[in-house]
Amino acid sequence: MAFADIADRLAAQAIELPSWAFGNSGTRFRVFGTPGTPRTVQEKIADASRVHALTGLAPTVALHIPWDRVDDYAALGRFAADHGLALGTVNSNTFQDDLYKFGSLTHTDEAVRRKAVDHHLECLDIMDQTGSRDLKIWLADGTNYPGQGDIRGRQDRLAESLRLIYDRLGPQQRLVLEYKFFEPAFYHTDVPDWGTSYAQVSALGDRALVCLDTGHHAPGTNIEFIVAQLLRLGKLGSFDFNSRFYADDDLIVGAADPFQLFRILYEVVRGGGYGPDSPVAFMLDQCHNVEDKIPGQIRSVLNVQEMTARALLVDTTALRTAQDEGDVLGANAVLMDAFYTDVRPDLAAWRESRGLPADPVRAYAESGYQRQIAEERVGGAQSGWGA
Ligand code: AOS
Ligand code: ZN
Ligand code: ZN
Repeated sequence: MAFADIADRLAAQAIELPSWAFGNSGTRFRVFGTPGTPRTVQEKIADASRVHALTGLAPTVALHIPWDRVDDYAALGRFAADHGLALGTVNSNTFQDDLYKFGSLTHTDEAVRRKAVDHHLECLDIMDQTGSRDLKIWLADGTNYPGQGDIRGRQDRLAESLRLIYDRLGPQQRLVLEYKFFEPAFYHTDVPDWGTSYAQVSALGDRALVCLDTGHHAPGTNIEFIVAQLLRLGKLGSFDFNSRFYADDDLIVGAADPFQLFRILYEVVRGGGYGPDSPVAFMLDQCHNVEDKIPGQIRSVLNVQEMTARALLVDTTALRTAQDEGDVLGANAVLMDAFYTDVRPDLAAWRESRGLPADPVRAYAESGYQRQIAEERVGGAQSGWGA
């Protein structure tokens, strides 16, 4: 398989950027400010538009409510369109309110659950105005100590709350439920793994799907297996791409373990999760604590593109033959040949042929945009994570 054989398939790639990647963030120890950080959602969108203009890979931006709350979402959509972008997934937030200290959609108090459900209904109202397809739900719900909560009861209440949200979805809208095995709860979380997310969304209906955040697994987890299984079940709705060394690090995708990213993308392609007709949304879920944010996002989408190209380069006929013949080393070699193919020169030429810069990171550095925003913007906003 040569690069020319896969070039057309690369044209369809779209990776959604998270608005919060452009805000300041950090750890519980320190939030570092970066000169030029956006002060408004409009400035985040303007920054995201630089990523898309230089890579052609990122036509949509995900919003987070309330971090990106505005009075007029239709106007925000027009603002995005003027910048060559569309508004994408809406992310809810039930994790920064004292009310939710002991849970949101799972809370024992009906009034608290109602408030959490209503927040999600507000997100759906916003989606009606922005034309967004996906409501992404990640919950901080869980407990810190054995016995603190009734695990089973919480699961039942979660199902009831999700039903109320799901029933309000418009015909073109979807609900994606993200799982995470720990943090901020440390003993148990209410949606800890793909199986729980799968069980909950399966009970809801066809437009409820699983969101897989690559940073939300225990070390050593075979994530590509989960990808294969969810695709097989028709329940993989979206990815939150990032990379991790230790916990939910939210570092640049492909930075920690490019080979894992390749293996994941190979299973995505293998399972029909890539291409214009695929229901699988590619998104980034990252923060840039110490590096500049716009080039950090550019590097991220390029990393996904590079590994997608390598995954598409796998000689599937040779692989299948080797697998069927029990040729262990031969099969492994076919996969590794694709992984070790340096696609960067071909991608640079492919970009130029499409009117894009061969080296988007360099083009950004030479554009002067970073200097301009550093001068113009004073008092950049936190992403919300460091708040
Ligand atoms: C939290 O750990 C999750 O990764 C969330 O997906 C995400 O960062 C959040 O939804 C942003 O609002
Ligand atoms: Zn995530
Ligand atoms: Zn996360």
